[in-house]
Amino acid sequence: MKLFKISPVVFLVLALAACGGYGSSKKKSSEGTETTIGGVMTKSHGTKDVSGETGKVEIDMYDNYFEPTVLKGKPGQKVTLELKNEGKVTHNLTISGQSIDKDVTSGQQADVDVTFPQSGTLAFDCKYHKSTGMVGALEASSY
Ligand SMILES: [Cu+2]
Repeated sequence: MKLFKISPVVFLVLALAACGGYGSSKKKSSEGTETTIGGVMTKSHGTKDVSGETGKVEIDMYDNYFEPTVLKGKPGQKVTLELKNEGKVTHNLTISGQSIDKDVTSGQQADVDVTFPQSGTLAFDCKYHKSTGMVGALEASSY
C-alpha cells in the first residue's frame, strides 16, 4: 500500500521534468540574440537555411516580429514567401529594392516572390512596425 501512495508523486516529478526538456529542445540556437538589420536593432526569432527549398518558404508574422527573422539562401535564388499573419494586427512585408510592399491582415496569408541578393544581406521590414524592430533579412550564403 505504501507504493500506491508514492507513485502519483513520482509521476508528477517525471511529468514536470519532461515539460522542461521539451521547452529547451524546441528553442532555436539563434533565438533571442540581438542583431542589427538595415540599421534597426532587433531580437532574432531564428535563422532558417532555405537554399535547398524548391517550394514555398513560410514566414510567420507576430506582434511585432518575423519568425524566422533571417533566411539564408543561394546568391540570386528566387523563392516564394508564404506570409502568415499570426498576430492581432495588420503586418506588412516591404523590400524597397524589389518593389515589394505587401499587407497581410490578422489571420490571413499572402504569397510574395523574392530574390536573394548576390552577396551579403538584403533587409526587409514591416513598414508599420519597423521602428519597434519588426525587421528581417535575406542572406546570401557565401559558398
Ligand atoms: Cu508589423
